[in-house]
Amino acid sequence: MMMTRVFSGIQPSGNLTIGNYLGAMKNFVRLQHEADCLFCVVDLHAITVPQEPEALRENSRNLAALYIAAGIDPDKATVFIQSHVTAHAELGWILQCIAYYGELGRMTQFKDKSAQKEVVTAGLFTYPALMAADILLYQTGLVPVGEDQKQHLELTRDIAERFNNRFGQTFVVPEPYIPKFGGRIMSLENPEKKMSKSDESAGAYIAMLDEPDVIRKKISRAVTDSDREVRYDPDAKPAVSNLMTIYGMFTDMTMEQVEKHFAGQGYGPFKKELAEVVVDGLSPIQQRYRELIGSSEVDEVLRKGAQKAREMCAGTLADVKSKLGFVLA
Ligand code: AQP
Repeated sequence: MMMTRVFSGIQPSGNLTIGNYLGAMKNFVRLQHEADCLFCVVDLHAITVPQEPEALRENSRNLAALYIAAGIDPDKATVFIQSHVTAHAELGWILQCIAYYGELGRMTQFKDKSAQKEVVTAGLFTYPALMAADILLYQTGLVPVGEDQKQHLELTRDIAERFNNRFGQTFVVPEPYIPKFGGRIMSLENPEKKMSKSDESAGAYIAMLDEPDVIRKKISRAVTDSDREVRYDPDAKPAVSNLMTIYGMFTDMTMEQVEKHFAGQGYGPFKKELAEVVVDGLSPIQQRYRELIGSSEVDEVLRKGAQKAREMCAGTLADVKSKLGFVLA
């Protein structure tokens, strides 16, 4: 039987947060053992909002190093940069012509990201069509993402079905793979808001590469709820429940176990221990990252990854072009 194909990407749009790690990357590492995985640095997506060129270049390479440092084995999974495989932009354009203006306008991420912005690029609006291309190019069966990407994935499925209905079977219709727990880590400053790497306030997130003392400070300043009970109740106690989720995910403990562990102790000791758990959880990743970033290993992985990805998607792109009626070159 053929192995399930898995595709996912992360934008090199800032410092990766523990939201990206717990919601997405941690699952990538697990899935590489059971599926044929591609993990992409989606730089074409990052430029939907302004990026400083040198920072984008650095963030892209750093993200590739983080993939590997977090446990992705480049001999098992294909790690590459999106702009190295031009088929993404090509199919992205084609799928913009399959997606409808109305359905793109319903995307909540577009509404959130465009709100209160002076300038909104056309790319930010059509982004989900490019994301559909990323996934459909590889006949992906499963897409591990955080909760916030669910709507984009539903659109990807609609686009695939529409194309298949109109032109004949072309794309596998992918399934989302969203963690039941931890799919939406919230900001440390506002538990109503998702933790985001492009948050203007660095206190809102813990970056995967934050120094131990920075992590300790951010957690000690994290907002909590009224009363002082460490109890899991996302509706009544969203801030503490978010911190407990982070604790549980780093320690593989259930919320019940976390509650028991901190019974009668209040927020102070909980936050102190949480900080140490996060510091200890990130420390081996940070160490491996520091070794990698100065070596040429990352560049070699990316070169090989792009080559492999190009080979994997060439057939699908040619099929699409032929079905659309393009004169084949
Ligand atoms: N807070 C989160 N909790 C759980 N999962 C999350 N993801 C992002 N934030 C959280 C998941 O991480 C993957 C990569 O996300 P992305 O870089 O493609 O963009 P994003 O979803 O827009 O993430 P950010 O951190 O909020 O980036 P910016 O600030 O640049 O927009 C996805 O699988 C996402 O679900």
